[in-house]
Amino acid sequence: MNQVKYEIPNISCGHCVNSIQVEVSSLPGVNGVWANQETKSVEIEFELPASEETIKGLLEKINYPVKE
Ligand SMILES: [Cu+2]
Repeated sequence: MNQVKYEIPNISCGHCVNSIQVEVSSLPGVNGVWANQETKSVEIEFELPASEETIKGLLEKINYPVKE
């Protein structure tokens, strides 16, 4: 099991938190998603076939790019 935490500056309200949790949870291999409005960040637990690449790609596609 892998755990990552990303900063996502675009998180601005509860809808953002919900969207991120729903969308990222739908990726095969993702086991947990915790987005936080106050810290503008998301913690994700995942295993194969998910990867940081597929997760970051999805976040970018739904308009919540990860701050590098
Ligand atoms: Cu929002």
